[in-house]
Amino acid sequence: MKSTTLIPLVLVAAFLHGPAFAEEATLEPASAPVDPDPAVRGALALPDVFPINMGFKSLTSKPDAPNHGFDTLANAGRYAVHHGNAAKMNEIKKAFPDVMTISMNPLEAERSNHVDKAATGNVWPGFWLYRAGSRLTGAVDQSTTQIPVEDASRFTTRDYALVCSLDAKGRPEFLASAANGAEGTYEIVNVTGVDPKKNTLTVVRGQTGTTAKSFASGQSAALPFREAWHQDNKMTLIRANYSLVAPRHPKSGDNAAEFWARARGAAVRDGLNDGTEQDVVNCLAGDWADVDLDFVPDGGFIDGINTWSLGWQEHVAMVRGIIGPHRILQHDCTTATKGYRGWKNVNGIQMETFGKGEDFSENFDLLSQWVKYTEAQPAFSYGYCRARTTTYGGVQPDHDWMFRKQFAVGLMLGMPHPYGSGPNFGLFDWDEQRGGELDDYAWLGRALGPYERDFGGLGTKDLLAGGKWKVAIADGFAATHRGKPSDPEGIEIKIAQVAPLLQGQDPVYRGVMLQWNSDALDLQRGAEYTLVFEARASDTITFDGKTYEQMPAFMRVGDFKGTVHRFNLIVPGEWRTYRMSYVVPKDKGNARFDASFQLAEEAQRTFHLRNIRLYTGTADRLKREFENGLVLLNESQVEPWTVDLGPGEYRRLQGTIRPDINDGSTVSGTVTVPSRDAVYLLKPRSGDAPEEHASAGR
Ligand SMILES: [Ca+2]
Ligand SMILES: [Ca+2]
Repeated sequence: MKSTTLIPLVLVAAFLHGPAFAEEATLEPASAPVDPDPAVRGALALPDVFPINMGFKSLTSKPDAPNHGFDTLANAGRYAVHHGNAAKMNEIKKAFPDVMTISMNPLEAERSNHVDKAATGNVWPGFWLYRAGSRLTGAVDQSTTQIPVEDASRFTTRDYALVCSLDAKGRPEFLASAANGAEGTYEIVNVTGVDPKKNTLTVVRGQTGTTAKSFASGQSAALPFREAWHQDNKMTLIRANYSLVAPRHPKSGDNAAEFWARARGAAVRDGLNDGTEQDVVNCLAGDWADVDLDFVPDGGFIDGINTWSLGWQEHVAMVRGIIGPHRILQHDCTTATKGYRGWKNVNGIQMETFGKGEDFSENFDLLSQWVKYTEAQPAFSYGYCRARTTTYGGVQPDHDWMFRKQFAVGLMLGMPHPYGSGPNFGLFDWDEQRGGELDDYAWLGRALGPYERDFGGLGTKDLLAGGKWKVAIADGFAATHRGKPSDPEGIEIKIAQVAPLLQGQDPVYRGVMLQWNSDALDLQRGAEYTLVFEARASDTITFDGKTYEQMPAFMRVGDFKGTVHRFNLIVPGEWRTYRMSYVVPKDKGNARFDASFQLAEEAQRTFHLRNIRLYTGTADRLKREFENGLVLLNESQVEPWTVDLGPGEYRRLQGTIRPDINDGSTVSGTVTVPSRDAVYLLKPRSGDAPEEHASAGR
């Protein structure tokens, strides 16, 4: 899975530096939420001068990394924001109290080895259960190493699994009977072999401090833990069940979302740092999830509602209650349909591997929505450039455009944009961060307005004009619709029922969709197009009598026959214009426009869509003017962008990292921004204006 490949570096740090959280994760209720006294901790704010320089995993680069000499505490003081290992963040915070520090918390990774009983401490195993298990089909005594189950394909070698008796309702008996610290009637085994034909598991008995027990056929089951991480082919980190219907501890009454909220909230509240980033968050429970433990995989969906996503809403509300309003609570959200969503308590998202390919329009829209809609202030979202470049990573030919482009994204939205080169995290020196020879980390000064989008790259003819769309509803789904996309209020599609999620099925790409239903429209291979449309969707969900607000809907847009890239989007409650630019592949699909809007993730959602258009060219040409400079970002994958600068003379930075680009030359009349690149220009400075910014920024 894509996300798995992104996890390692984050977790490796947890292993290297030990648990970020020490003793907070107890089963006792945390003390009452503190009243955040503004005199003690005032409201946080991002600098209002740019750029907002940020370090990612600061102070961690290795001695042989090209940035090691730069990745020092002294240089950390020149950055406005840092993210990383809690111990390193503490170091920075102590030295530079005004610098914003955000500690990383990779889910349950603060306990570096959950399958080691000594490390799990008193974490109740009921919190971990959510992967579909299987009932035993034969009796097991204390020495059996071949456990017969109904469906061995639900297990993988290296799983740790919990074997337990079932109660009269067919639920794991220990869930109701275990007391804090008591082992209950379960045993943890290590699965070393899976035979899906004979439906047997080869196991090592009595693991993680449990002892081998006897289990009756049919009235017992084996439930695998869900791996969050493994090392040396051994499961080392387990994911917890974040669903609203997850097991509750018989003594404390907490479910996993609440248990971890207390632990994390207390750690942030009692820590030095300005906030925390929750790593590896996923609003979908994923394959083989069985959140209600009825042995039927459900993907986290109960009665058509994503109870996993709602569990996260409860979690963040509780964390916010504990940490108060003046801390940053940020969540991982690399892609819209998998990452965290909900705008009530989270300041923003961290998008790892932001916009490396055709995801730019999608990613930029998600980032923009978070900056705009989050209710927790300050908004704090950024795309994170984790890519080897030419300067840091030795990639040839020139790949430094990745940094320039991504850094410009942060500038467009008034957010930071950190950089890390592959495994070499830490601080990196770039001309664009400090204005080259100006050595001013706030060299651009204040923004003179929001970013502007240049539509000059778009064709003027709507290639979909007069076309028709149809609503398609698959078996097991129910939906009603009225109106047409060409109506002023668009088409309304109301989802009434969604089919149970089948194993291996994509929860978004199924069920109800709005499909192109007109004559063939042949596109040009290798050419760039932009799909433009407006959408809104109901953003409240009710489950078990409780209403959850500000929960944008999922939507997937694209041509599912391979011509058009698929865009994973979230849809707010108000009309929003989406502009998705993409290149028709040169050698796959049929180059025929055949787009659809996939809508049926959850019951209770009502979508509205209108004004669906298609133009040639890109809409991703962005510019923003600052007091001291101009930043131009061209995300077109095929066309350079020539920009009329008007009267006046600009100058390129005079840099040392890329002196070939930042050559100090004068620019006037027009400037050309190469495709997928950004240009940073300095306005002529006069008088003493720069001094003011040098003191205001970092
Ligand atoms: Ca992360
Ligand atoms: Ca189930």
